[in-house]
Amino acid sequence: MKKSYLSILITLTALNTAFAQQKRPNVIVIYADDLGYGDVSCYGARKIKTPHIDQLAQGGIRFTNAHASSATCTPSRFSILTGVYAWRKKGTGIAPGNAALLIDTAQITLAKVFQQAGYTSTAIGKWHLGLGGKGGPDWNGVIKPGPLELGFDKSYIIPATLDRVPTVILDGHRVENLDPNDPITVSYHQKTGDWPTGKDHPELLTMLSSNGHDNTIINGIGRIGYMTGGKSAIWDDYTLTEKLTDKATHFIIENKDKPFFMYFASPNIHVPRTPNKQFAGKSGMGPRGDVILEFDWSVGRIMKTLDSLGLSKNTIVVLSSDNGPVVDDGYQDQAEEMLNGHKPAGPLRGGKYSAFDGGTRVPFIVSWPTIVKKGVNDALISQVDLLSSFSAFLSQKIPENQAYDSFNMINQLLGKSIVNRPYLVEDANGLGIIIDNWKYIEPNNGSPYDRTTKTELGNSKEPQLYDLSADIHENKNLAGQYPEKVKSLALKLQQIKSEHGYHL
Ligand code: NG6
Ligand code: CA
Repeated sequence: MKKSYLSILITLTALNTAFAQQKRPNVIVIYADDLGYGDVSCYGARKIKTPHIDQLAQGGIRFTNAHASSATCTPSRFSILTGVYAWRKKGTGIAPGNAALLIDTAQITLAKVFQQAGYTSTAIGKWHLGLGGKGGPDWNGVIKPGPLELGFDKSYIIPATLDRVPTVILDGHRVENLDPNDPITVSYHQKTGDWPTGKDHPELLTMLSSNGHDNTIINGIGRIGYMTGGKSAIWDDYTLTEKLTDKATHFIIENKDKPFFMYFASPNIHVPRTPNKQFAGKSGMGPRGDVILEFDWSVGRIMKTLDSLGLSKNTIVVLSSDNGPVVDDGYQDQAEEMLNGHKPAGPLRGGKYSAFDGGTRVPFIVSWPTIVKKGVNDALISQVDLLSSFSAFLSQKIPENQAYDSFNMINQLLGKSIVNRPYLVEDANGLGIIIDNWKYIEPNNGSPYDRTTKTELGNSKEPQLYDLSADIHENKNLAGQYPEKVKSLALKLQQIKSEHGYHL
């Protein structure tokens, strides 16, 4: 039978689409928790070796001036997924484990960009963006909205942090391995049920708290928040990374023939630091160093999986961290005693929680073997830019008036440009703005130093101005010397704030 012109056209179009689909690279975002600028050897760490991360950097681009959007987790994650600065939205600070979903499901997200472009997407690991509608999640029922309503086809997540209840894994809409006869109860206000707390029963703890973390004891570790029930669903802290990494490798294997997007949010290296026995004691730096090794191993497993399937050349891997490092974040785990001269923030001042660069400037590596030109890129970029950059890369449209803080930096990400972002906003207690080498931190009432985490927070009632090109450690406040500079940066920050609103 003679084929009609139309049917030939349809066949050709289908072939074309198949070709385009096949050509499209997979994208994996590996997002560490609290990994500092100086915590990996390719960023200068000498006391610890991270060979897999280094290998990624050697075959790709290592950014030296890339930033998380905030100096803590929830707001950084909000921004990387929505392309909007979290400080514009009320209630996007560090979320309790039973918070309602913080992202509006009508919103474009990084995952939706990939989904719309025909990718299969998954979120694996730490979520910490709330779950469920207004009343928060129903742990014993269908937990939604969550990642599946935000553009992820699959999800396998821990709801909040390692140190927050409930300490269970969610597979899609439900708690994995939950026994309906042993329902979960969670409260962040008062004790629920009769499970012992760290406060009342410190003798039951295998890891002592140095600050807080004295609510319900799970697996010998005091957590933030109270819970009971769900015994069969509770994760094992020491094998959790392995479990999540397995899930990630399975996802890659299952989707090897079609383009996929994986948001792999490792719970490492956040507290409580509970390395697998394979890594315990191996770094010589205590559990904090050991979980850096564990994170590196996890990266290696993902890379090896790609290699074994012949996918490495057609996969873009972006590796970064949600905020800067902290040494003592509330448990007595010898992190400080065993630092042995290691500098988690490298040359930067401050760390997690801080308005100094240690709070947000983080490792950021992009690898796409044979396509990106290997090397170091000093361009000023932000994680908030991933959404617009990948939208442009995949020719996807961003709806009007959404993801407005995200800039298209795809040329920088692929090593074709070293041009700085026009400006970059840093969010800690107050806001800071960087334009080229100048950084301004707006005056705020926060305390300059946090005694519990021993962090220089960078807060001051006076305006601060630093020349990052000459003073990367932000030692010398030049505000008095350059009042005009202060004025122009403060004005720009004010404009950015008022353009789409702010809520600090
Ligand atoms: C703090 C916790 C800290 C950590 C942080 C969130 C205490 C004393 N400190 O309130 O341990 O959980 O919140 O970290 O409870 S983040 O990386 O998820 O932002
Ligand atoms: Ca974090």
